[in-house]
Amino acid sequence: MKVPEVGIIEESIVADSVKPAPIFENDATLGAALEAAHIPSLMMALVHLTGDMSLLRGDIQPEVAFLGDANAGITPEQQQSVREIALNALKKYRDNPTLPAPPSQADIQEMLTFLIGQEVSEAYVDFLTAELALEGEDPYAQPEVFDIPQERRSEFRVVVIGAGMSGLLAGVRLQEAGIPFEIIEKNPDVGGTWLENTYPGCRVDSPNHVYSYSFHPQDWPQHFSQQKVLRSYFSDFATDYGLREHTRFNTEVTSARFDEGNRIWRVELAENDGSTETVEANAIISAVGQLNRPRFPDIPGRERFAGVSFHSAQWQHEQDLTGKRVGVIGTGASAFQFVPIISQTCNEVRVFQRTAPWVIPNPEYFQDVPNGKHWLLNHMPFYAKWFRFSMFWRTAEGLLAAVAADDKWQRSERSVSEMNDLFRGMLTSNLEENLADDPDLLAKCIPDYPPGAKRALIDDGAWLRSLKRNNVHLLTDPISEITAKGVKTLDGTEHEFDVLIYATGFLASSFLHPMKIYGNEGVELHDAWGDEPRAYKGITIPGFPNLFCCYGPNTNIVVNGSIIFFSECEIRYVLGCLAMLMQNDHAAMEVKRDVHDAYNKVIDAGNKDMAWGQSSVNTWYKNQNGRITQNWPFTLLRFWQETREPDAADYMFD
Ligand code: N01
Repeated sequence: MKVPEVGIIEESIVADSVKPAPIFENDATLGAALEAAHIPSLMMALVHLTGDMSLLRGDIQPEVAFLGDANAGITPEQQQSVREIALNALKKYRDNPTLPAPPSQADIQEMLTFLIGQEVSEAYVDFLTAELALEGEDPYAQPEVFDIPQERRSEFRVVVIGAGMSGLLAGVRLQEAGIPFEIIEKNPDVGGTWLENTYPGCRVDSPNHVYSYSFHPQDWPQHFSQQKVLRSYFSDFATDYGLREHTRFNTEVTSARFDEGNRIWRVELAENDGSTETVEANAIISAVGQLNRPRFPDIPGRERFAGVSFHSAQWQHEQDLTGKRVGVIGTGASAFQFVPIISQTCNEVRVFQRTAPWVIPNPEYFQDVPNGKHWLLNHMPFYAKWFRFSMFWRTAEGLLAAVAADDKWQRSERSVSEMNDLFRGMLTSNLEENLADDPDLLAKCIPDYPPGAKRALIDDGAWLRSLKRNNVHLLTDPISEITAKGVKTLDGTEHEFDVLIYATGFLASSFLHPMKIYGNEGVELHDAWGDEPRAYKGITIPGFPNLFCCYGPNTNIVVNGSIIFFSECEIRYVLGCLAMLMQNDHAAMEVKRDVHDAYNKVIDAGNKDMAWGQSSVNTWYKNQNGRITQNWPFTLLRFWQETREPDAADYMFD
């Protein structure tokens, strides 16, 4: 890996990582590896290896399926015949490690259509061609920036707030661009959410081969890795790319004020030791995440509880829960992961559920990546790229239609389209199969809103099995108050606990909270927003020049996908903005109000047409008025297109 110092510009720091390497394994090892292949991805990689498209034009055709069988209905016999072809191709490649000419655009369109089982637009071909990096190019680099004289770049200074997934990415790209930057991090280490959330069972619930930087693939031990593995990934990433030297730890940004006269941001820092400092920056990139500050519920009496209590994102590991009576408030993604673990040793766990989550079954959720698949991902040219894309499709893009509302459908809290209804049927059948022996529990676990209206949770049955344990009780009576002994429900019952765990989520709607950000005329960002946080493409905000957000308003995804994908798009766009500023010798840029407003109208209309915009169910996606402030309503492709490069016409320059 090439890691240039600031000021030494190379075209891209990631191009090397995509070049196929020779292979040396014997036939038996290759044959064993192929046993673990994801057959549709293997067939795609075979086209690259052989240049032969005929394999895709025969009897073996994957079925369209958004869930279920990963091998898309390809029979065991057909799978075996693909493996045999692949073994021969790999042997030939081993003896002569050269690849035929890459597939043409038309070939890629055919491959894509084959893989996902439906016609796709040419736009997907552009997207996928870039992702495949056929010529070793870097799809998220911003080439414009390299044309600017280094002197000019060296004068520019960026403050990045946060050293989590997005902040580290910003650091890499700024470093690559030769733009001086400093990352300010409140914690003593990098990793953000993967540093802070340490509750038992914490793991990623998007497939890891998508939940990773496009240019920094990892040999993930599991399909959905655990928190420690993810923490190491980001920690090693920071070290490998030399980002720690650029990061000021144990330091919080408390406020930032834009000096309109000098067109500079003054950023106030508070260190852990109480000292404060002001630093200046030409631009700020906020990479503070949406799910960062724990949210405690407004339930009366919280301060009265005499036992131990804590939030799931601030787990108190020194508290041994063995043999304890534990109350858990909330049944979101966090509770979903730790209840199955703690219930194995607690005396009793009572889980307070306000809204049942939809559960998406996935048998790979806790599984290790088999050795053979490790080999294929690491060694077979283009296998990892297509595997990543197939995950991207199966868990995000391909699922979107199942959560979109249809005007012609009788929409209700049951479903918003025929496909959504079908989706509901599949998810309900899974619940019924798992809870057939406990009708009372089943009734509590079937959500009364359409799938997609809230974030569905991935499981291989662990959550449902834990709810069936004798020492676990799922309670649906509303909570009326918290008492010294525990939790009182509306029916008058007082549930007594030794430990009370708040799995009640985060202050998601309070973007950039608790920082104070003062833009033009000293207007504070949260005052400007009120209860309606909005941004242009989730990134720029009128009245706040040279302030760029990652994971800002309306950039959250409901069906799985990967938030890293969004960050890569956002940072590419931000680098494009910085390039525009420097190219034209401007000091500041600010999105035009009308452009921002028109964009947000489209976003609002888009969200209204999705399950989460249709349903009245309570979610952290909405503000008090029911406006969806968090979610991106369209395809991931569209976000990729919209953020490919900024349009100067959208901005005012100074
Ligand atoms: O929080 P949540 P989370 N009385 O907001 C309930 C990401 N994440 O930490 O649904 C009673 O989802 C609330 O009830 P309701 C992921 O994006 C990712 O679990 O609002 N209950 C809900 O059940 C996720 O979406 C991963 O009716 C109250 C729960 O508390 C996001 O973080 C892992 C209540 C909060 O659920 C947040 O997940 C974990 C009250 N007053 C999290 N107030 C991975 O990928 C709230 N609740 C690994």
